[in-house]
Amino acid sequence: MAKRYFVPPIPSSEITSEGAYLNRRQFMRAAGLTASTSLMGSLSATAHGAPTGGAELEYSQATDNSQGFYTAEKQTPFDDVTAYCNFYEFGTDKGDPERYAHNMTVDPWSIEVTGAVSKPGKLHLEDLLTGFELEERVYRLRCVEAWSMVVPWVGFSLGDLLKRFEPTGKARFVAFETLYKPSEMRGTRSFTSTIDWPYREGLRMDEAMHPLTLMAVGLYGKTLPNQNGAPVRLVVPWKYGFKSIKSIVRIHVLERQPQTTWEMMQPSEYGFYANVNPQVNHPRWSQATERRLPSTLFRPNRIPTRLFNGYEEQVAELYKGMDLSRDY
Ligand SMILES: Nc1nc2c(c(=O)[nH]1)N[C@H]1C(S)=C(S)[C@@H](COP(=O)(O)O)O[C@H]1N2
Ligand SMILES: [Mo]
Repeated sequence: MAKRYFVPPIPSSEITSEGAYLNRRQFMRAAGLTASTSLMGSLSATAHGAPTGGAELEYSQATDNSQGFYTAEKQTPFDDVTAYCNFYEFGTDKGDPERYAHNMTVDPWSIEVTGAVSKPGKLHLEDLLTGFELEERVYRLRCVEAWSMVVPWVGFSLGDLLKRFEPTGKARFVAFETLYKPSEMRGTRSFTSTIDWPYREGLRMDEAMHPLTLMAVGLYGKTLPNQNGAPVRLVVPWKYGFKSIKSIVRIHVLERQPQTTWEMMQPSEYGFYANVNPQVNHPRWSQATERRLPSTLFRPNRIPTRLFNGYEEQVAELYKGMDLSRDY
């Protein structure tokens, strides 16, 4: 049976007796999962092929809108967020990730943190789900292809993670890598793929430490569907979507700017910064407007694109003195 979602790793010895039931509740609370999530529930949802989401997460609600953590804009429905995806490891069609990402093993999982840090090490799936205060953040996501969504993510600030590994004085950039596992990722086996796998992304240290920069472990209150980057992905809401790298297995802190996937493919079209900017057009199309999903041929729902995707107040400071049309 294909495992689509993270199922809490509970020893079967704990699932039988009354005492074990309490243990399981305690485990789930510790794991940031609510007791209403039954292991059986997760399994049967998978067995019936109904992608209704993963395990319930326990989180608080971000309310501090001055930080940009919450937009009251209409949220893009779960079905659109999970069916219209970019995850080239599974194919380049918008529907490919939903069709094929269930083949990806997301449990067990670990992220290795290396480079310019005093305490290099690993984070395991349990650490990601239990070791941080989870918060719901409702962000806009703007793809470079000129469509956008509003997504209620659940996660924690990347800065909280990085601090634990104690970046050194040489830490100026952070590089990220996605899982590369050809046996489970049909898109990476494609002869037409021009991507040099694994998918790579990067941020400047101050961007990485900005409170808006999120490590998401869920959406719509539940663990991430595989097609959206389970079990953990980056979300950088003021940058084009390709910066928001999915299914991260490695974080490398370094002194020099790392190479990134889209930049390597087509440097004239995709830059390292990739800040959303309606005035800097893509060489092949305008970035002045976007289609807000759900969007149809008859109701395209086209809206103006905003500088830094509407997070100017929070992030403009990071780019003071930079020429945004040169450092795109
Ligand atoms: N590993 C990986 N991460 C990725 C991508 C990808 O192809 N592979 N696509 C990116 C692009 S272009 C976008 S717009 C967002 C889309 O996220 P979503 O499918 O969850 O909406 O993921 C980004 N992260
Ligand atoms: Mo994108």
